[in-house]
Amino acid sequence: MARRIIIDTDPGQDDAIAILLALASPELEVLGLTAVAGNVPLALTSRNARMVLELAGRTDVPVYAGCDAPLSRPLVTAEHVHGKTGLDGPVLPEPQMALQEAHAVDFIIETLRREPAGSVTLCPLGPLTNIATAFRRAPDIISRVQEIVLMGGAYFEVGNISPAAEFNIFVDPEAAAEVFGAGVPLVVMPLDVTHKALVTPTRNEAFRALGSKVGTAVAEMTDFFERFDLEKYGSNGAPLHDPCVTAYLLAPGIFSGRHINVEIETNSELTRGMTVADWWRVSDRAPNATFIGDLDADAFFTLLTERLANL
Ligand SMILES: [Ca+2]
Repeated sequence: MARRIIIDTDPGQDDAIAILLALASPELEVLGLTAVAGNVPLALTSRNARMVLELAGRTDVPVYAGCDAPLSRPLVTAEHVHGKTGLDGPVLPEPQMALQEAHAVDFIIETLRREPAGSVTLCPLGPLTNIATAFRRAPDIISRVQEIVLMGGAYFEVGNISPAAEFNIFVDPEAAAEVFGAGVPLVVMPLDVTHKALVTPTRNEAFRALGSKVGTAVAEMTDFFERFDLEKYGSNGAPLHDPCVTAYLLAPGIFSGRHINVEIETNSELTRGMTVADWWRVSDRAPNATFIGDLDADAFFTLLTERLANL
């Protein structure tokens, strides 16, 4: 039976590719997309989520709009990375499919209450506002979550939005602290691993060579994404952050990490949103997360390209 997941997302070109990989994989059943404010405001992330589904011809997957601002701070966005729409690069049509009327938080709560305990995995690809709000409002669902596999944080790579913090955690550190402290089995894809998932020119050509609408759109998204990363890091290609989450669900063996304690800094202005990861196990704090540090990048891109060919 396919593993059932809810993708909580703020698309974002890399979110789009993570979603496409899930839709292309028979091992996964996407119960819904829940949009959250993050890379761009909620009106755009909930629009972009629908554009990605239409690109894949999967308008049967429902999209719910969620929280439009972090729990207790003003929203910080990242148009400087993702462009003014959040999905700059390919020219995609405005979505025709409707947003669901229900709020994303209610969808998360109702789904976890309805489905058998331990059968639904949450895949957050943006700030953790929707998930934390659902856990606050319905603490009974926490023990029913099978696992949370999320993109966020950094230890060795430290920050991309501030010197100390990765964007998703920085935007809503209070939400992150609640999710990391909830006691749910947690797998974290920090910058430490996503910065090793680099789209080299050869890998991007493989997307384009699929010759499909999806392959072309993915190549154009990474072309756009890459402009920013080349300037900033001088690296050989853009890191595909969020697709690491989907790839982990499909092929956990290509990733490696440590089960350690990870705490979120919420007080300091200097290090707001830092994921204080006890990688060297120097504290006596109990492990609460599998913090991924490495991946087999060639296997990752082979998997991604092969699967995208299904769409
Ligand atoms: Ca994202």
